[in-house]
Amino acid sequence: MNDNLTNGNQIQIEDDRTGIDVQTLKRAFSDNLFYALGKFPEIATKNDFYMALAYTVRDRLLRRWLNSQETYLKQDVKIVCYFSAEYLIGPQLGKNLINLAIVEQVRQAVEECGLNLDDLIEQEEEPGLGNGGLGRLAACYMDSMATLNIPAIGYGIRYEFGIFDQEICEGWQVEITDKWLRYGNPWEIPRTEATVEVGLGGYTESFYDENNRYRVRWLPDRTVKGVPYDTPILGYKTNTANTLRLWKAEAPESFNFQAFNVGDYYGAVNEKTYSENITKVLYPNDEPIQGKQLRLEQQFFFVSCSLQDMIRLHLATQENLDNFGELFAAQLNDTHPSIGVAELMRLLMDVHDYEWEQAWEITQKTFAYTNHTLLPEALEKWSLGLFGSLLPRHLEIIYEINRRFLHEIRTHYPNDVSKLSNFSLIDETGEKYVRMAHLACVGSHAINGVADLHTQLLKQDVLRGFYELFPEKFTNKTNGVTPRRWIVLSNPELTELITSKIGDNWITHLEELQQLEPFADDPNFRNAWRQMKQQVKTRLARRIEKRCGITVDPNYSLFDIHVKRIHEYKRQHLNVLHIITLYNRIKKNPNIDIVPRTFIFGGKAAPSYFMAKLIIKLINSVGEVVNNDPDVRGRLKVVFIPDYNVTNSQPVYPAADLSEQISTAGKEASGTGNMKFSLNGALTIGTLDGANVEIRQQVGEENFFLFGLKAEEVSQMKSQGYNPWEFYSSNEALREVIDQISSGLFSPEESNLFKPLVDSLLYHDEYMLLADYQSYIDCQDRVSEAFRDWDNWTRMSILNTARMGIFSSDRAIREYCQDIWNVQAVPVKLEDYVQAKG
Ligand code: OAK
Repeated sequence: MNDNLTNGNQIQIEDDRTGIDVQTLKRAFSDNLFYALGKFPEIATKNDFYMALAYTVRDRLLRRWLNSQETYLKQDVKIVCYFSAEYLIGPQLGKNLINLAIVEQVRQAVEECGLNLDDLIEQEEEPGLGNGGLGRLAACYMDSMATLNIPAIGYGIRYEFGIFDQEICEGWQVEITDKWLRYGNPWEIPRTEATVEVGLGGYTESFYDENNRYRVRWLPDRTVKGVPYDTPILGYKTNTANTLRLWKAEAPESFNFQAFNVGDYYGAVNEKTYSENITKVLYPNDEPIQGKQLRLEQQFFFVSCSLQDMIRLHLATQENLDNFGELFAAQLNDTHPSIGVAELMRLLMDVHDYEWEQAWEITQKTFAYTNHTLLPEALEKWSLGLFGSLLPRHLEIIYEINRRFLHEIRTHYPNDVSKLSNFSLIDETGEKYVRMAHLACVGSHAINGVADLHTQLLKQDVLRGFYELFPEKFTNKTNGVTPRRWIVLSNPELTELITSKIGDNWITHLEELQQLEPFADDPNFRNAWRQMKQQVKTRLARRIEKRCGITVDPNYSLFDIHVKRIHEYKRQHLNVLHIITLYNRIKKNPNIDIVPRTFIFGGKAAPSYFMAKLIIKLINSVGEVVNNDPDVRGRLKVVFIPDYNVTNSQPVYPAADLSEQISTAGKEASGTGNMKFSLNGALTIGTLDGANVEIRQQVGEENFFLFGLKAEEVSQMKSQGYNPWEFYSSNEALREVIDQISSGLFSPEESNLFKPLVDSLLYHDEYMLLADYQSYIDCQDRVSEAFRDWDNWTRMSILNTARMGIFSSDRAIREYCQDIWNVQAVPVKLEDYVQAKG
């Protein structure tokens, strides 16, 4: 025991597991190396040091974590349960140091041990338990809920293999299994005592109970155990530490032993493998998932585990489940967890004896649904055959929900039978399917989109009928990102510069960035800003050199960055058309005065998405030609950063001069990378899509490079019969670019390589690249001209940061709390551990 600290009226005793002075941290670090890792410094690997430091930091989270849980339990507070099949929480060490406010002490402590903190932070392998936007949003929201002292549990799946690691071989994406658990995960604690059982398959039967009431029971033909693994999510400089509870599937022991006893060893092992497969691997986005039984098993598994867990927690302090919806707000992160509607109904009726009406009231009160996509192919549906064989009781419940719902529809639209098939939870137009979005809509009290435009399009189009029926359920909740990770952790240089002018309150009150506005006209501040930008660009340039072996110029070249999942609607290939256009201008006139640009790409393509993989190959092939052409003289560089994930993205956002947000209008629900860039002072070139619309409103149209068709123009042009060939044949520069790609200029070894891409553009062009080409090129020319005026560019950059405060995830979470969850903040008191022990 050492320092005695006062906390309110309480005396706290700091010990080796809680103390935060340099000497205590050093001692704790050595202790953990010795006792938790079984190493002493002379034989420790870098990973051992990382683990020892992670345990040292985790110790310092624990009191807050336990105090938070105890506070929630004792006070009957309403808890947000975020249901998400994906969480992309990123590396934890750096973030936890910031939130505990112990970065400098820890830096010194490890330095005194002859180590470098940044090296240790880099050692961490992130849990890639998500694909992209939706999973990262869940992580930002967990951070904000903890920071705002909102009681919350994040429920999800502990995939053994997360999103694949990406390597680039000869320009192609190669997928490598993500073995994130191979060296252990110091941040999680398994809670085997809270294990639950989940049934699958089998059949149902009806019976009369002792009160002669008609009942149904489900007799599954197999069961799987769900074991929770908990990770603390600490808020920024607060005592609240919420829980991310991820479920791992295990085989039930009883079954194993039975088979083992009768000598069927391999049968037992098979069964075990089968059960454990449920949480083996994350499904990549953009793959057709219909018919993938394992995916439906995953969804049901984690939702059932989570609802059972909530019921257990509830009944620990409450007599019955009557007020379940008053004490829990369950948010469905897209439709992946929407089977929860039927599962909660089943648990309430079949297990806890509720009648339909009351169960339905509780269910609707509990759930709310967020939609994250407008792409029709991403709307989930499950064939009745598959659904019924895996979840026979849930199918019955869904039929009954549908029967009652369609009855309402008939009353509401007495003379319109077509409404019945439009609204039905069952798609009967061909093979029969359960429509998960419809289930989510009827089973929830609130439905929201994730940007103004997106919500508008949901109301007009994808969920139009539901909007007409219950307009009061619909709200918009524009996404946000956490400034702790996306500014403080990723961009220490910017953090320092902002704080030197306006103090550090902006970290939790991001709207205060507004106070930077007057400095946009201060030449000294502009200089400092420009220097800061140069510094972070240099940092990225070094990484690129190391990672890709490509030298780029951080001083004079405009960093033009396009990072996100690779998808045709996100139009990375439109960017490529621009690169080739510039290349052609140089080839025609090698002495042309051109603004030097470094085009930086990053992102993964779904393994079976052929066109997306071909786009990656195209980027690298064009890079190969452009980067090595002596006429170019280094004025254009093309870089593809491999294995884009949270860790690798952190140095990227700060270094951008220009952020590419160029999706076809009406396709991107919101985007969140767009926010990270602009917050870090990048200017955006973008379409009026997703949250771009609101970003432009905020930063001012003169500080945003707008191009392209609007969403309604896209639909109009399509309905009038869009013909891409007309654009191709009437635009000489465009024709040249397309002809070069198809003639094999960038694929000399295989001239037809990019034919599928070219054909798709010329004869189909679903995402309207050719229609937007000229507008994009003109806009890029305006970007280049603007970049020549460094002083004004810097001014625009400062104004972008200053006006982006509204895109904090704290703002978004406050809106969810007020408008959807009806949840209040609950401050947590830091109790002394010795006292807490009693
Ligand atoms: C993934 C699978 C199914 C449905 C949606 C997604 C998804 O990742 N959507 C993305 O969600 C982000 C967070 O709301 C948005 O910013 C992206 O625009 C959207 O594509």
